[in-house]
Amino acid sequence: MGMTRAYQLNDPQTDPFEVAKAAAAFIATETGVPRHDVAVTLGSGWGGAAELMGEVVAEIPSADIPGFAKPAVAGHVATTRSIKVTKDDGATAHVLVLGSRTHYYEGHGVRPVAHGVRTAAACGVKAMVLTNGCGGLHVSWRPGQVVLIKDHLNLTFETPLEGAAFVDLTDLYTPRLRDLARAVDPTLPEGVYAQFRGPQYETPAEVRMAGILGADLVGMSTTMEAVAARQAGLEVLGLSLVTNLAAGISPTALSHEEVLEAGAAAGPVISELLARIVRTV
Ligand code: 8IG
Repeated sequence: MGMTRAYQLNDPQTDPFEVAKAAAAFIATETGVPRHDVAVTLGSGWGGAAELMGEVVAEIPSADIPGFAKPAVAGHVATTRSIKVTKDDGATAHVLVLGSRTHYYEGHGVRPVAHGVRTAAACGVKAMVLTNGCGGLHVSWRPGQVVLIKDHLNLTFETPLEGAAFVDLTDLYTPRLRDLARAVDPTLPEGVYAQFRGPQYETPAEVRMAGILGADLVGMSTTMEAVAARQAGLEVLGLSLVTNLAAGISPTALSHEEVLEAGAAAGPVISELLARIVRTV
């Protein structure tokens, strides 16, 4: 079923924004929440954050939502949740938590990659929080370190934009949201996130290249979602969990199990951090 919908989303006759509208209508009906304020995409290691933010109002299998494919990666949560959050200023916010994402490396093209963000925008969201697990280029960033994304290198050279959509990406990762995150945790470092296509991890030479180009982090997601979010007029906050030192930075080889372990170990701390940040957004 997920494949069928990914295919429909990819049909040249299909307008991806219409599918996003249909997805938003489905979410509004299923959750009973007509509009959401903030959306969060949970990447590797970030899975435990939703419950800490507030009351889970509704939980939907993501594959039931129009245009959403089944998650392909172990360690990702396959549900979409509506969370009622009492913010630090006492206001109530409805947070849409996307428990998984479609990665470009899954081979379904760019539309499924952007669909979560576009659905969030169609749900009324004004701020998009994109989290991920990634490799770090600095030995001082141990596994478990959270880094605020300040800019990115899209080394896939793909785009979620179609046609002559000349979207400005200056301050793509909204300074206002980065300031809010640093107010919650002043020790959060900032870095440039480089997206490789994957699914293989980088070679040490590719990691050195990324470093020369200005990258601090390497991963396989986030950049195209951020671009789609900007096109939709959303503020973007990018939070990376360094789950491993990038290839060649660490003397040992990378394993997906290690990545999951680092995520699990850091989980409670970063979940609390994410919940605190969302209460300020
Ligand atoms: I978690 O070292 C995780 N995701 N490209 N490189 C890339 N993606 C990643 C890495 C990494 N770790």
